[in-house]
Amino acid sequence: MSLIPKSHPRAKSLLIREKLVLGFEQGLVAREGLLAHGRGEAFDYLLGEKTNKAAKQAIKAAAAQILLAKLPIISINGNIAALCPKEIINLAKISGAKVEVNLFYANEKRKKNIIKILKKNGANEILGINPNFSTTLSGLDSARRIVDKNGIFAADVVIVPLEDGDRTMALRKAGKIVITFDLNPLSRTSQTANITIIDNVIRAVELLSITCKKLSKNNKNTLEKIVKNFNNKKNLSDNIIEIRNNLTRRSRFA
Ligand code: PTJ
Repeated sequence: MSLIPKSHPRAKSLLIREKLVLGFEQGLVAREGLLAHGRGEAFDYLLGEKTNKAAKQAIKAAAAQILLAKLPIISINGNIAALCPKEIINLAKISGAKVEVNLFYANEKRKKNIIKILKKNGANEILGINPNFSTTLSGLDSARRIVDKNGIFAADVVIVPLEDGDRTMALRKAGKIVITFDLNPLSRTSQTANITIIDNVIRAVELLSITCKKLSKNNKNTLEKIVKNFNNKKNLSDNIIEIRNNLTRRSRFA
C-alpha cells in the first residue's frame, strides 16, 4: 500500500517515483535507472510537469513518422517496463510497431522479468530475446549494440524512450530515423534524434497513441507534410525557452 497521501501537494510526482522503486524491487529497473529517473524528475519540475505546446508538436510529428514507417520498432528498457508497460504495448498495437527489449545494463534475469511484465500487459511478439536472431549495431561498444536482426537492425524508424546518447548516434549513422522521449532537452540523445519528445513518458506515451489513432485517417502526403514541417532543433530551443520562462516567472517571487 502506498505511503503517499493523495492530498500531498506533490503526490503525482511521488507516485511516479514509487512506481519506479517498485519496478526496482521487482527486478525490472537497473539501480542506475533510479538515478536516471531523478534527472528526468528535475527537468520535469523545471518544465512545469505538463505536456507543453512544443511537446504536442513533437508528438504529432512522431505519430506521422511512425505511421509512415515500413518497420517501426519500440526499444524497451527497464524504466519503461516499470513506468508504463500497458501504455507502451497499447502504442505498439495502435501504431503497428513491434517491441524489442534492449538493455544498457545487460542482465538476463532483468530481461526475463521485463519480458514477463510486457506479456502480462498484452504483448504478443517480443523481439530481442532469441539469441539466434541477434546481431550487432556497429559503432557502439555498450550492450545496446546487441540487437535483433528482425527488429532494430532491420527497422527504418526506431523509438528509443529514455535513452543514452551513444546508441542514438549509432542508429542515425546506420540510416535509421530516431524518435525519443527525453525530459532533458540538453541531452545528447535529444540533440541527436530526428524527433525528440520533451515530456515525461508517463504522460507522452498515451498521447502518442491517441495521436497515432487520429492521424491514421490521413493519407501519406499529409503525414509527410507533418514530418517535413517539424524542426527538432527549433523544438528543443522552444523547450529551453520554456524552462527559462518558468525560471524567470518563479524568480520574480523569490
Ligand atoms: O534498463 P537499462 O539497462 O536499459 O537502462 C536504462 C537507463 C535509463 C538507466 C539508461 O538508458 C540510462 O542510463 O539512461 P540515461 O543516460 O540516464 O538517460 C536517460 C534520459 O531519460 C535522461 O536524459 C533523463 O532526463 C530522461 N528521463 C528520465 N526519466 C524520464 C526521462 N525522460 C522522459 N520521461 C521520464 N520519466
